[in-house]
Amino acid sequence: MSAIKELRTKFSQAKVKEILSDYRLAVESREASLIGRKEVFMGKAKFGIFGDGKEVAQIAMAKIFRKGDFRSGYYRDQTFMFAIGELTVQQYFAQLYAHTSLEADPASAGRLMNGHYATRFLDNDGKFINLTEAKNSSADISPTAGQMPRLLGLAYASKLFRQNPVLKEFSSLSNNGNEIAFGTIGNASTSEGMFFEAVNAAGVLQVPMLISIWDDDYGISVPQEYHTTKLSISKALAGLQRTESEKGFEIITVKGWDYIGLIEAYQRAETICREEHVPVLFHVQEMTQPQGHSTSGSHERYKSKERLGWETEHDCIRRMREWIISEVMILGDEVDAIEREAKASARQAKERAWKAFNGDVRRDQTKVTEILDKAIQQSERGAEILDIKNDLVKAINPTRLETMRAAKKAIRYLVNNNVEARDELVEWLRNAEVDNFDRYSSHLHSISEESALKVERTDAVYSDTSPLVDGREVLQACFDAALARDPRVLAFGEDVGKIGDVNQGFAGLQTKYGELRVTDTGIRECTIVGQGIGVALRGLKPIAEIQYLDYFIYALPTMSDDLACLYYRTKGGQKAPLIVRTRGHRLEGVWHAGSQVGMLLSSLRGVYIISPRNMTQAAGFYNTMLRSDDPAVIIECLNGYRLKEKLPDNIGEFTVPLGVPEILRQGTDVTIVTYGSMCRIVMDAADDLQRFGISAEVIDAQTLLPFDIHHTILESVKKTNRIVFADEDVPGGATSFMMQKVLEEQGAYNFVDSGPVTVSAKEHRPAYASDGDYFSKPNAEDVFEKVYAVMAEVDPAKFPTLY
Ligand SMILES: Cc1ncc(C[n+]2csc(CCOP(=O)(O)OP(=O)(O)O)c2C)c(N)n1
Ligand SMILES: [Mg+2]
Repeated sequence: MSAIKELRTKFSQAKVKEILSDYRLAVESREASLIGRKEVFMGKAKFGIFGDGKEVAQIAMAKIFRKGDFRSGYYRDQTFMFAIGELTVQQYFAQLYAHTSLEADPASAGRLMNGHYATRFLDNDGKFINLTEAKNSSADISPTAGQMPRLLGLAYASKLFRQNPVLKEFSSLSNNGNEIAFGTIGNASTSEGMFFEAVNAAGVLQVPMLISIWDDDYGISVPQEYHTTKLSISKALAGLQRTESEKGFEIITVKGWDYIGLIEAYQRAETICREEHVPVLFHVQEMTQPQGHSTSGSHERYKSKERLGWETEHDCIRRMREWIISEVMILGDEVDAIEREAKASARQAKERAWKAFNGDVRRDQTKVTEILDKAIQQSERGAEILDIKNDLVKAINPTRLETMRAAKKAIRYLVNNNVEARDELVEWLRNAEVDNFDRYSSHLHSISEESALKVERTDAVYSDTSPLVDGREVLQACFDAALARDPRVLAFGEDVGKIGDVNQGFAGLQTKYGELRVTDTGIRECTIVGQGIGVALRGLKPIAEIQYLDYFIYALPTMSDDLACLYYRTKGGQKAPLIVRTRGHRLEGVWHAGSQVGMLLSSLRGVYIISPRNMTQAAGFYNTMLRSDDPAVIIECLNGYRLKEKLPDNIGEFTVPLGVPEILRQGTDVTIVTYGSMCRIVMDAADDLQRFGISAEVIDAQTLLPFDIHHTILESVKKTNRIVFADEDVPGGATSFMMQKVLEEQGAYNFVDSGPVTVSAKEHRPAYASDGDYFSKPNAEDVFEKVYAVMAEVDPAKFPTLY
């Protein structure tokens, strides 16, 4: 800069340097978006969604994002991630290409679509790194507003770390709760219920949550008037604004192209949020989307000429350039040079990413091509294999699937050829299977030393003095011991605090451990789970309660989209060992008797699903899960809290292993597999069956995920040669799951002499009261008759038709 220019600018030299560096980053990020789109159109990547138009605001936000802070955002945040130094442009492109290497794409190892960001919270052993020394981004998901429930929990953890003295020792998890949880969301996505639920809860809880709304007036093609009351989310939510006398939010509005205005506003927001723990709604208006929503279509189809012209005018980079020239007094030539350099840098990063990705994929292609060349020479089916090879090598941008397809097609022609090439191809296929499992299917559950499957088994111990108590007292003693043992344990949910939950499992524990450890929440299942996810992501051990399994459906999206796939989608980079406690099965009411286990099984792979038959088993499972780093749902039996059980002497210590069924009754004629409240009903039926000469072996599966990992049921079927699956789900629900596991996976098909049978509830929801329950849910008579019918088919003389 010339001396004269320097004199004329009102900014210090250091500030000018910072401004130009910010501008350079904005331009580089924009260039990455532009190149990214081209890469998709050239067929080098499948789909692209970019952060163009949002650059300047994100650079401003990054200035207040400190070590220890957390982000929970969405697909427009590339510039922010670049600015905090947690994403390189090369990594950005690696994700666009789906490069399945953690080094290339540390967020997801190619598992997530582009624009889905994450940092690694865990080391290679699956243990938390020092989160206070890192800039942390929780892992993005695609469902719009799905980041909001988790955001609440990330912010809530700061409150806990600041206010709860027992957590002070965890200095690598938090610096006295000074961390802000930054959320980002698009304007249109603020219409989602999850947004409103999380915003309300943050206002109630007063947590350091700073939500930036990137407002470009559109949600894909749909303009604001279809989305938002008063055409403005900050106007619509104005009632949340705190006042002198009432707590609430601080609401700030600013324009997306106003570099200095954004920086100042974010600084103001930071102080309020970080120091006072007041949530902030930061509405960034007048944003643009120069390339349109994504590579799926062009915005010229739905934006008017005027709007497109306005967007060009208000492009934040264009505005910043003009401002730099007129206010910072930098010559246009100098700005041009910065732009050239930034663009070249983005291009080079793209080249490096492509080379690394392509090289990785080509390695396999080259190897298989070599083997096929040999096979062409060695096999009498050389002509067919030559065709396969030619198809393989002609791919311009090869993918792994083409190589795999070629190998699998070729092996068919080599089936009777005892040639070297066949051996090589078989070996390649075996190795590729292992490698591709690691690339695409690993890390569904924890593989760390704290995996729930590795928790040591400790049996319950009883003595002559072990008291007989109500089931709920067994749980209460278990939770008491857990809260005493581990300061990271906390429980929250509707009615969990003051009264200690509707069935009193936590009775008295709020008084004993304080409101921050046993806590009431609003009625908001989705964000109760999100609160649990965020808190668990930050190293605590939450038990989040959903009052009834029937209301779990409100939390299911967050459970499925966020929790269940968290460890998988980061390939072991993040974990949330959340225990969701709920209660279900029989109670005699339409929304108080649900047993939708099939629904959970289909949507929650990645979460262990535990359905204990009584409260002692439940306590053992809580003890197991609280010692592990896997998430789980534990479904207690609604009708079991008042039934008497013996309280184990080691209530806080004994553990029940996952995936290990228990044989409740030995038998020789038929195996009945069940779980949860149905155990007692099936046992009653088994007593009745015995009276009529039928010996039933009754097995409690105990956990549905994992299911019978040692094949106990198979061993039973080998003995009885007959199998019945019984539960309270709909026909074709969890009984079908169990049947597939046992007959197909365990191979019990080879040992059955009768057709497999399922006993389940009716297809409708259970009708009210005892009669409604009897005629909706399977009862002991149903079980008796179904089993009897199996035996009648085997020996009609001994078991004549009943009626
Ligand atoms: C739950 C859900 N519904 C629909 C979609 C499809 N979808 C993806 S982005 C989008 C528009 C989002 O608009 P906005 O929140 O304003 O963010 P922008 O893309 O404009 O930044 C839609 C409808 C989705 N991803 N998730
Ligand atoms: Mg939008």
